[in-house]
Amino acid sequence: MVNESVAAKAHRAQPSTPRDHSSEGVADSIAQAEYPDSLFESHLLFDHVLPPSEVGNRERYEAMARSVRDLLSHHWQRTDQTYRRENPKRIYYLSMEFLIGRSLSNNIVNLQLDPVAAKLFTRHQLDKAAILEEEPDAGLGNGGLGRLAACFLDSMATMQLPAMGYGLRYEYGMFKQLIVDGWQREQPDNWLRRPDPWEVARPGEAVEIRLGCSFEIRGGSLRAIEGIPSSLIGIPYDRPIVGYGGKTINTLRLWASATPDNFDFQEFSGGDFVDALAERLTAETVTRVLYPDDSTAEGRGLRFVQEYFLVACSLADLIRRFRSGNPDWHSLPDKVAIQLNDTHPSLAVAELMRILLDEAGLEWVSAWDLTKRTLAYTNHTLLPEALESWPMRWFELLLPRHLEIIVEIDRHLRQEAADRWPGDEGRAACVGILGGGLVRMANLAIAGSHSTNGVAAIHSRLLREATVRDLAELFPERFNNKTNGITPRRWLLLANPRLAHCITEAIGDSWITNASQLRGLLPLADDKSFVASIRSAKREAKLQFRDWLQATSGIAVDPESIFDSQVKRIHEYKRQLLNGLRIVALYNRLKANPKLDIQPRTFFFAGKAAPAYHVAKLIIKFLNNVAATIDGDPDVRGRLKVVFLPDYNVSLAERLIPASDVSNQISTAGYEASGTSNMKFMMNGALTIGTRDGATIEMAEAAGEENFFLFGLTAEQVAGSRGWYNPWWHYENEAETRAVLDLLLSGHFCRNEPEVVNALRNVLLAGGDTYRHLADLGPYLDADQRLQTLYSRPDEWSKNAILNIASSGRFSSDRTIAEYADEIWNAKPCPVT
Ligand code: 26W
Repeated sequence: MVNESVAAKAHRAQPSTPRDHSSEGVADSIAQAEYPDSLFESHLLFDHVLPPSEVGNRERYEAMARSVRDLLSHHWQRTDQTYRRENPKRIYYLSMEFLIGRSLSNNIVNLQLDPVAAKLFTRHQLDKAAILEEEPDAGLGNGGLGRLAACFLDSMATMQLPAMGYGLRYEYGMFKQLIVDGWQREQPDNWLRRPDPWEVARPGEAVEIRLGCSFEIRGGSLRAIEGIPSSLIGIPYDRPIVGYGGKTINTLRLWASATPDNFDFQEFSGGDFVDALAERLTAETVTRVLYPDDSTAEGRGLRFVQEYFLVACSLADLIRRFRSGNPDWHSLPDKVAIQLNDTHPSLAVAELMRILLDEAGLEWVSAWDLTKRTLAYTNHTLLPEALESWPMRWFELLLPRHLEIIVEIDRHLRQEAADRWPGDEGRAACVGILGGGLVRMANLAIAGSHSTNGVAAIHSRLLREATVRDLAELFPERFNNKTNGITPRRWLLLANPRLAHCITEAIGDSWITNASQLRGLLPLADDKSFVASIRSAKREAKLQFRDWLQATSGIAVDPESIFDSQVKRIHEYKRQLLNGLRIVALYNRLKANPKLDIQPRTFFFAGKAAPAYHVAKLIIKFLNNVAATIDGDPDVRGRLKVVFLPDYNVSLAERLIPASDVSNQISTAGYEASGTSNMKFMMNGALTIGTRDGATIEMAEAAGEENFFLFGLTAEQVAGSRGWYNPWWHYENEAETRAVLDLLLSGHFCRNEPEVVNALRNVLLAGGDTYRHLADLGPYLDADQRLQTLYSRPDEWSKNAILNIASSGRFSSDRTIAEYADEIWNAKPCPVT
């Protein structure tokens, strides 16, 4: 089994004699007690220089984090030394996003320092929860793609793979979401306002990036100043990535932009020193802010420069490292694997070609061969509006040499297509990289790499059969699937300590690094005492969430009610609106029949809308209105409750997911590439109500479809309905659907907001219901009924939850990473010695 091989090798490679110093993790090698204490006290005093009376929790957090960093520094450095000495094939994960969340609690868990930390908290009488709360989330990502990158780093370090992440050090991460009068408001996330104790700046390893012109930012957009080439400096900031057990500590290197000091003031601004100095700060804006749009690739110049900056800094850095141990350029693919997280870093194809042609002096054929064998590309979305393409004009101005190279790649590619399909001009045009004055980045990534993968079986198939069909026919051997996964360390061990404890009590703790062991829970699904322990773990998680919500927002929820959650970016295809329609249907049923015997339910929503995505923002408003209407209606109050939790982020997910009974994964089939929150819920014992889309299909397969609540159109049916689908048919022929729409369109939930009502009418009816809400509403309600029936039989519900947990092992990112390592990277573990 692919899964076992890298993991098993990693395991075997670990020296096993306890006295062998090299086998120790951080927890083994720190002295028993005093040393962490004195570290903490020193940091508290020396880093802040404050009298004890003025030390607050923020200072305590920083001192704690710095102490943990001190404790891991030795192993971190030793990891690097080992890689230098052993010169293994290294993996570089290039991503514009890393949605890391908090690090203190995660590092304590992965270093297995919990007992040491607990002593420290007690001895100094510290409020642990309050101190952990001081750490801002590192929110350097939009959603699934960025969180996947963070889970992958955790898995690679845990599996002792010689890997490194490369990204950007955005000064402002994902915006903070406020809900004001039901509407989303964005606020900047200035997460670096206070010093970040995890990062290590390495100005000594800065790199210089050359651009074909200068530029300035005017009115929010980038304006090129032709004729004056310029350069940017990339300064690396390193963050430790602690593998479970603390043996391997890899690095996430984030680049911050700066202007070179030898900047020519005379030439640039007519010689005025201060003006020129002010303008040079433009360079610093390159990594100022993360773009908060996760599904539209609008052509913005600054984003283009960000992408090139990431690629150029990272390649310069990794090539320098490669060169220091390997004199022969031809060994590049034997020593380096570069994974491109979506097309965002796909300029790497042209940049690596430039380096091999212009710096190494290789011939085209060998440069192209080395480039392809080094690079691999992951696609994360089929949405056409998310496929990136950049104007050729921008290349002309900023990256003229890269454009020359791309033109040449395009010519070769079209020639290959012409040889394969003689006379078929249409095909050549489809596979081409250039077209309509644009550079198509997905085509560039596929042509310039040896592997293209989707992130769930259905997604990989649709990618091959529809999205890039011609390229897949031209290079069939390059296409493969790697179903996503999540790290069980953060998402179970850390987020749900009670459930983790129950599991460990039952089957031991090997599941932490070998999640397939969760299968061992299967025979316990009928075991009375295990069932009881699982049930009480869920109850505890619900109580804890209830208390947290009450304390932070004043909102009261009933832990006896079903916690029914949908948390993810707000997007029409994810269909939060369909969930809203379901709630309105249940509301109607209760109004019509107040005696109706239903389980009380609390519906949780959380998620951000792209600031420019108007419809998504209206959906948030609508859900908040439904929440308010229900709260104000004595007929349903206490039986239904809707809560929109503001500012969804990693930390909120860690609280809500363990407390949830029901996971909603209800995208229009064929649209959600994989989904990863679906896996987090499953591993935490929630049952899934969902469509046959993304990885949910494989999850249901693993747990048995009878243990899932699947409903709705399949991807084939959605695609097949394109010519004739008519939402009015459902309105006219389905009484309950009609009642839901009538109530909604009457303005019942939006008394003074015709704008919201009109938008909903347009999305659901007049505009043709692109995402098939109405087709799936009836089947959703049927599935919901089955779910409620099961919930009324607690033993069966718990049994089902256990079967789900037991079947969730396949969705560990360790399994995913083992497949990448074996099938794409050909990389092996390199244990630290
Ligand atoms: C250019 C702007 C932009 C930024 C991000 C366009 C598209 C994206 C991503 C593709 C959005 C994203 O996060 N996609 C999600 O990736 C997850 C990890 O593979 C999948 O589980 C989700 O299904 C997919 O929507």
